[in-house]
Amino acid sequence: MSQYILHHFDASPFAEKVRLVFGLKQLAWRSVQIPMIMPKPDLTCLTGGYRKTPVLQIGADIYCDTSLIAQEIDRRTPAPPLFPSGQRGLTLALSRWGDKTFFEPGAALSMGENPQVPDVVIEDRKAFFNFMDFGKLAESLPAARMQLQANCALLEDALSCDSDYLDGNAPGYTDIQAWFVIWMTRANVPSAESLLAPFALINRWSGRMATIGHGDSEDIPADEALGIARSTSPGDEGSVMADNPLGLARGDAVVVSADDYGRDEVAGELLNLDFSSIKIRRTDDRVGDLNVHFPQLGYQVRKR
Ligand SMILES: N[C@@H](CCC(=O)N[C@@H](CS)C(=O)NCC(=O)O)C(=O)O
Repeated sequence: MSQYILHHFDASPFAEKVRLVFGLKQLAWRSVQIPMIMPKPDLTCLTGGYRKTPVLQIGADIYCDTSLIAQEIDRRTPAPPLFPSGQRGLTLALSRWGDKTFFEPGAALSMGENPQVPDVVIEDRKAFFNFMDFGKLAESLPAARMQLQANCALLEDALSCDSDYLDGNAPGYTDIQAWFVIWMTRANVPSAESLLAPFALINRWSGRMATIGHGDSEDIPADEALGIARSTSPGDEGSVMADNPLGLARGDAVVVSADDYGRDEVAGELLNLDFSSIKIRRTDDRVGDLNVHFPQLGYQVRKR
């Protein structure tokens, strides 16, 4: 039975990144469908308050944020590599471009141009997407179209070298990181085809990306995933960098939150702090002891 349990919903573009990582590595995984909007009690009892989609569970270890999730899967299942060009640092730096500069106009169009988005989702996202002014959404759509295409032009340029993928001759996380916005646009934005029409290389590359698939998934109910967490004891390995700028030590009571949108705080005891990740221990009434992991980039950790 696969160790990987992904908490996600099918329409989530960030979850699509992780589903593609499973596809690229041809992995088996277990899938728990979570609600698109709050409340999400079967998710937040694992995370301690982090509500974003997706979240990866491995036993009683809970991984938040796609960038950390992708790296953890690559660490546990190295072949085929997620960073085939060897440019791991560049790719992870670039993921900030995909998640923000490229994603935001796509998200605005997905919310503002798509008549199918239920009102409850719009209401939920008003409080969540702090980068969007929902009161002026309709007026902001032409600018969002321009920004989306300006980012597509960068991608088209990047694809103009002599290889099939951004990562070279095999797909990797650089490709996934750029492609998820194209996937989201095609899935949600009625004007997607005309917006993407000028970009022939993107359209050809999208055909290749679409063949990666999602690996082999099995649906399980949330209760089963929570039972797995409850019956697993999380390890307590880890260390906290000496002389870190935050003045933190192992065992400190801390809170962690994202630094962009959806800044819900997660409280716990610090187990590990290094340049790439933060790990805290928390205990939940329903599921017992858990380790919750966040990437260092894009998150803040402070003493409680
Ligand atoms: N930095 C996060 C962003 C994730 C994110 O914003 N996901 C969207 C869904 S695609 C979300 O959480 N929406 C609100 C929700 O699902 O409650 C990551 O890389 O995982």
